[in-house]
Amino acid sequence: MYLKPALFAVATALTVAASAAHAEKWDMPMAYAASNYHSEHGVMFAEKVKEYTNGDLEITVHAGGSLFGGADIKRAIQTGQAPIGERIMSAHANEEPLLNWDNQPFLATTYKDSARLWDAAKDTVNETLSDMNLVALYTCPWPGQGFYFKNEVANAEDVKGMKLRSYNAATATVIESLGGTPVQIEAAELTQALATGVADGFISSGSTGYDRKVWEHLSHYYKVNAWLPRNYVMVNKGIWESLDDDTQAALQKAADETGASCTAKSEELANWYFEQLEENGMTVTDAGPEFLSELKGIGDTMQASWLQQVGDKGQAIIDAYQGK
Ligand code: PCA
Repeated sequence: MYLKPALFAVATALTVAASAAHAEKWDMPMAYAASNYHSEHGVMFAEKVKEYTNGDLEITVHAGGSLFGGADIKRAIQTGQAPIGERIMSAHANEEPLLNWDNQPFLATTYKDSARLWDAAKDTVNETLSDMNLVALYTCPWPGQGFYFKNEVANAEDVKGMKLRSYNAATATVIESLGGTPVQIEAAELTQALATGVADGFISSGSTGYDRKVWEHLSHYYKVNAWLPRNYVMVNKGIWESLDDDTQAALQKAADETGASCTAKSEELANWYFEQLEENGMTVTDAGPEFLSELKGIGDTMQASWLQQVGDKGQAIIDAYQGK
């Protein structure tokens, strides 16, 4: 059909308006603080998706567990209540023990090793997620995990009897092994738990202590870098499979770029978080040798019991990671 230039411009404008009006809209629940780099990268991902799909898919991020609490995000996506969302992967290990791959104490304690471990685990993890009706688009590590307390701690004896906040099965096991009592609490509820005495301390990175301003209640951070757990952005598998090839490719491109940027940001911020804790009056030091060697013993036991639970699949991840 021939259109005069003026009419052609109108027709084009109408097409664009029509496609924007029919843009698919997805809500994306995320579990952690809006100002945290994980959540900021969720927003970056949404912007990239909009760009790469030419506006056909618009994702709205809901950070801080505001749309679904952290503990409910996976189920919401599995059931399609939300098409996409983000959560710490190892929180699902009570359902699928394989997902504890990145919470083995002292297995991978640097960003470089964390990346190698993810490379070794990726295919098996993706198969496991697929069985759970989920597709992972990108992952992003937290900085190394250490301990927050109200006082000096030199060994497990000092931890005995403390109520410590856990965020998954692995942290609960570490706390129990140290003679403490684990209390499972979302990061979003952490400040309140510390203020009301529900928890006396917790295991986490400098990042979450900074987000939650825990210097108001706690005084000591012990660096351990015991592991670097990953958050991941997941899509409902049925919804993913219903997307055409171009849209899938656009989402994956956005995801690959966002995952790389988020990982770099995590590494860049790791020490900055410690500096912020110190500036706000906390004592930030390496864990002492006695505590460290007790933690290593706990880590060995945890890894042996994980391998017993997950069998060959777990051993294959560790062998590939160790270059065997
Ligand atoms: N922060 C999250 C998980 C790991 C981390 O560093 C939290 O404490 O909930």
